[in-house]
Amino acid sequence: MVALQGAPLAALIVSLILQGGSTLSVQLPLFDQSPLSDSKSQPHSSSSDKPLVDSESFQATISGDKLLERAQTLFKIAERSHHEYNRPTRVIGSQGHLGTLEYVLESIKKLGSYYNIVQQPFPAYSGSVFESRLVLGDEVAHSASAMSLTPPTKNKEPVHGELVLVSNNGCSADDYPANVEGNIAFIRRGTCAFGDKSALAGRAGAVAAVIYNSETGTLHGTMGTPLADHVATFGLDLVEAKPVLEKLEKGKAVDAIAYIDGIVQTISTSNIVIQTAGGDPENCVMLGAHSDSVAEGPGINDDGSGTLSLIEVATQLTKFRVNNCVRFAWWSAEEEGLLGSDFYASTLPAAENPKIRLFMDYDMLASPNFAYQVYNATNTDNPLGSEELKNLYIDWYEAHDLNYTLIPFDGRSDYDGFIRAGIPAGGIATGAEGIKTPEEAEQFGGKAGDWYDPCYHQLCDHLGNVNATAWELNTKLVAHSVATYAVSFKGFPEREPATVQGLSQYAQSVKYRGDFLFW
Ligand code: DPN
Ligand code: ZN
Repeated sequence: MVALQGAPLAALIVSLILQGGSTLSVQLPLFDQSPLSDSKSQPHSSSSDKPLVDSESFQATISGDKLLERAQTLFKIAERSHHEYNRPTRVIGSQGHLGTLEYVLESIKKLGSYYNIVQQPFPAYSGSVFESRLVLGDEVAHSASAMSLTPPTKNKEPVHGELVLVSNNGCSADDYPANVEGNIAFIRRGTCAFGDKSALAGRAGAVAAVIYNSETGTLHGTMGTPLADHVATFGLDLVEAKPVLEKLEKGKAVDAIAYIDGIVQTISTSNIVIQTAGGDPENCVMLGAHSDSVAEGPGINDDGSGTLSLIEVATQLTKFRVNNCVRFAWWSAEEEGLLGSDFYASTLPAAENPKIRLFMDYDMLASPNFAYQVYNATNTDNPLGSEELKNLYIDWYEAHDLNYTLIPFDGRSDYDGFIRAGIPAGGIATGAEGIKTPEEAEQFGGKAGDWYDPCYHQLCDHLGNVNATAWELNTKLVAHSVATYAVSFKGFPEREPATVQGLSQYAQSVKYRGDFLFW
């Protein structure tokens, strides 16, 4: 992994080029946003003769038909993965995802010099578990689930050992008794990430680790960034853990067999970031969507909708002039645990971070059984300005006589890295695997008792899986958010350095990395 933090510009350019092993090339150093030198061939060479963007006229340029047309193109792109995956998908590493990146780039290149385009390569991880089993005593543990990004057991064969109860929550090396060596660590969920526990168990010589839930429900989590010390790790629900715990606490021995066959691959992929050539580069409004889907399907709603909304908004913006710079991002590897946005935000040089006045996340804007959802960001728990952004969305829905609901701001999408970097953030969504309540069915129509997106992370997230009304309307709201801050940050708080306390409070409250629990 390249450490971009504080790297001199020349080193940055070299490191990005060295990493650009994909089919896509790096065009500009990431933080040098000077215009492309070759401006002769660029149709939109000057912005000065254009009208300043205003929300109403900008919103009027957004058409649902154009979005649906783009969705057809995106679905065809997803079908390029067929020979390798037997289905359309835009998962990282697939032809469908490479095609998506190409499509974003080509669409933006057509807009000439209005934007500077940057690709940011980074290493992403993708895991597959082919088979797994956990036997506790002489019972198969049916709730056991191999963690995402877990390494396999040794030689991809079953390993055998005694379960060894780890003290406290297993977040410190001292919690691991000496007899963990050669055995299977039994660890309670809580306090630190699953990946930290697995690494500590590995360092103590465990051949596998079982993390049992501290609340009801199955425990399917992710290990996060793979580490050499990680050992094969399972999550286990509390009901199955209880009888085992009782025995171990009484000092009785419990044998176990752990087996995981799987692989973790490193895939080189990239974020695409574009920025208006015009507008104050010291004060940027930033927005993002994720370019990848899960392997199970083509991801037309998740997050084809946000990806295409951003392309369309970026396209229509070229009709206008902006006072503040506008930066769009298409994140890669969101589905593997927010990897692209996290890489970008965590490697922002110190001088670049304050230039991003806020980040707006647009993930799933067209769910078939939609609700108009606004992330419940606040200035008490999140960087100052997050609440003003939330209110911008609320005011817009209210002005259009539409209902909205507030949803947890809990790390399930790409805003997470920005909040951790102290940057105000927020966004809107229309719902994933959550169940629509009867009240929501009254507010938004649709079917109570069903998921907001019944095809979430499935093969059927195809062309039929978007609600055109919700999509068009939300894309107008995306346009409104861009227009508002592209004109002025008046009334929007200045960036404040993040307090250590505020950041650790957020980190403690957030248990998700995208779709996965990670602690
Ligand atoms: N992050 C979404 C996904 O890519 O799976 C799911 C999601 C989006 C959940 C927005 C909550 C809010
Ligand atoms: Zn998803």
